Amino acid sequence: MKILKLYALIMSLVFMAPTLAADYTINAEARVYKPDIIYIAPGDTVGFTNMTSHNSKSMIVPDGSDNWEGALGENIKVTLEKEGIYGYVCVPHIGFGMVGVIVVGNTTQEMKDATLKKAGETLQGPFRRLLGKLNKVEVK
Ligand SMILES: [Cu+2]
Repeated sequence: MKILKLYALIMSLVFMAPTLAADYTINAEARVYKPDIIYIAPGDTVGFTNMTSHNSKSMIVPDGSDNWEGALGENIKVTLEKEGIYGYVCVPHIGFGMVGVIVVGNTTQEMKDATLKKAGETLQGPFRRLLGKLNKVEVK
């Protein structure tokens, strides 16, 4: 009995142990973000580097999540807690299609479809370039 209790205690500690949040980097190159689509876990942090002539501005975030907007040249970091699909753009280079997507957690086809629908309804003009990138998100 005591051994069973000890086993239960150990297993509960194993499952309660917080998973370590990871850090990811997206590098701004000439007119593209690399990588342009990344898959992370809730609570992970994404840092934008080499942003000298670029910025990162979210255009599509899951309902209830905050948008972000880095100043021109700002190497911002964002920590994304909510599962879903986040689409962002580089405002100075949107005409070149400089856009990216961050997928947080497990994404279903339903979530992807809903995101594409929302993007189709809200993105205007050159910002619609983000639609193509959102369409490339892989659903697991
Ligand atoms: Cu740019």
